[in-house]
Amino acid sequence: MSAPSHDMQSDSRTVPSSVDVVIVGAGLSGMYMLHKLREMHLSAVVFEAGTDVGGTWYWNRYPGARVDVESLAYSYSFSEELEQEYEWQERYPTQPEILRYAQHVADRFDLRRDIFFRTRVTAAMYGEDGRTWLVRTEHGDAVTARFFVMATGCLSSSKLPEIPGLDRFKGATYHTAHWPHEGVDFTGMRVGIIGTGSSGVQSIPVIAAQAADLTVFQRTPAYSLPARNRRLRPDEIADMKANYRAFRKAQKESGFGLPTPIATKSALEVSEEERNAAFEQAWESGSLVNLLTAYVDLAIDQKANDTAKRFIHSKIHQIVKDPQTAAGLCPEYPVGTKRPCLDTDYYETYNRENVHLVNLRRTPILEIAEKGIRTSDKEYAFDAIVYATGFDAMTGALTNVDIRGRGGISLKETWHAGPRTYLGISSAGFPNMFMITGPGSPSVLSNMMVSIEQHVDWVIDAIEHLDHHGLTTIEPTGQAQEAWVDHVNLIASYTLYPKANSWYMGANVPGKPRVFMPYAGGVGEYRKKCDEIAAQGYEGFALSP
Ligand code: N01
Repeated sequence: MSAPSHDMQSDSRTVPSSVDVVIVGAGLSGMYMLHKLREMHLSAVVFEAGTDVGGTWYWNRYPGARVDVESLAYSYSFSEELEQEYEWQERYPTQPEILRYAQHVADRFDLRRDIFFRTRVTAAMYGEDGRTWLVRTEHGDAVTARFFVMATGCLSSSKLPEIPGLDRFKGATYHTAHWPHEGVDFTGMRVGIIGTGSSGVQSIPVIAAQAADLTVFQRTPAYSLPARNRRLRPDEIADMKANYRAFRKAQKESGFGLPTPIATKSALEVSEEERNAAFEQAWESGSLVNLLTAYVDLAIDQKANDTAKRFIHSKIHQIVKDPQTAAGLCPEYPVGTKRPCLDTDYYETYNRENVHLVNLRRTPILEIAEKGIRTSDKEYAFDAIVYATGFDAMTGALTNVDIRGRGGISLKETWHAGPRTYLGISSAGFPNMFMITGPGSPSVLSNMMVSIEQHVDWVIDAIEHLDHHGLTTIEPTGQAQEAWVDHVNLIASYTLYPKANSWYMGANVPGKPRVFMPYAGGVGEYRKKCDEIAAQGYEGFALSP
């Protein structure tokens, strides 16, 4: 596998032996956490495996990578100066543009001086006597801290497919989440790509335009909408900047962290004509949320959802000229139950003569061979293979670190039947450890920026509360945690989400328990709940002196 081209020497600065807070990860959540802790005059270090800030946007450099939330909404709200001075270029910014934003924030708030790059955290252990965490890194550093924050992201533990022969292929291989920093030139190459989630859907059109030949190996098709990306107009930037406070408030109170009109009707109570007009409007708008929230029951009623499914199927058949290829691209699971995608010319790409779709449901991959990929039907020869095969989502980055709580209990073992958290922020048995956008919170079902800021602010308030009241530890009670896990499951059971084999359910990782991991009750409701719990003296948490 071609690795990112940064050197892996350790940071030459000395790591402090003791701080108030250790943060793991210098992505958008770790950066904000550090900034807020500094405002409280607490000492903190951040350990980051990469060579720079940016997290997701540092690692995922595949061609065509963009965010599918609009730039003006996918940005920090904590600093009005930052909001006003930053100039976003595109409606849906590219990975380089978002990385530049993260780097700008790091410079502007002088964050890098407390971040140790090229440093992976390997273990963290809670010591009951001293009530501190001992955090260890791959370079042998050992730091004690009162608080331990995993700001490791929901989609950061990448995954190769479980296919025999991965090492056998003699050509170049790439994973979308570990793309070489200098980029890849596929000109003249025969390329195979496995995976048609968001990363595949975004990279396929760009690779197809460059490569001599591209073969897409698809196990499950994605629902994708055209992004209708464009450069931002000065007037819309000015308008947003003039109204940012009201917009941020609306974001916080919304379902997905993005203000949308509240639907009042069922998809089944309107005529087909009216419904298709509404779907058409959403399709034209280039916004996933507009489609998903067009009717009140799309996420909860199969028949209502089928109407959106039929609409998208008809779009695919209109765009893709070969009827068999079009049929192969039409998903059967309910719309929105696997993460839908936003694309630029995705379906159109299948009209190119140099692009071929292989349906793995019909002809599964048997092995990766020396020269390419062998399915049950034939062997395909390639110069390069791209794995767009996703992540051990939501829990992978947390359980990859050997985290030990009270009595040495392991987080990984404690979660063997699925993650157990209170509010997706903390877990019983792991005092003073916080997860930013952990399982059991809206996280991946929301505009991550909104959820990141909410969690960091909540954690900061909790630490302030402890310090103000002379308390040392905060930890959820087992009872509150079980009630929260039940609540998360109950909300999910009202929806169609559990009907798909998605990474939300852990279904993409063999042996991973099938549990719906994010909280589906909406960002606004969730925030209210978190605020109420804090206002009631951190109800459901044990606080000790
Ligand atoms: O990963 P995925 P991703 N044989 O898990 C297939 C966010 N994101 O990196 O569905 C054959 O979605 C797998 O097939 P199946 C976003 O939240 C956002 O694309 O398991 N195929 C699937 O098609 C997104 O959801 C943005 O049957 C195999 C694909 O690989 C999340 O990241 C951009 C296989 C994996 O898709 C993850 O997206 C990019 C096998 N053995 C990512 N194993 C934007 O903001 C896996 N697959 C736009």
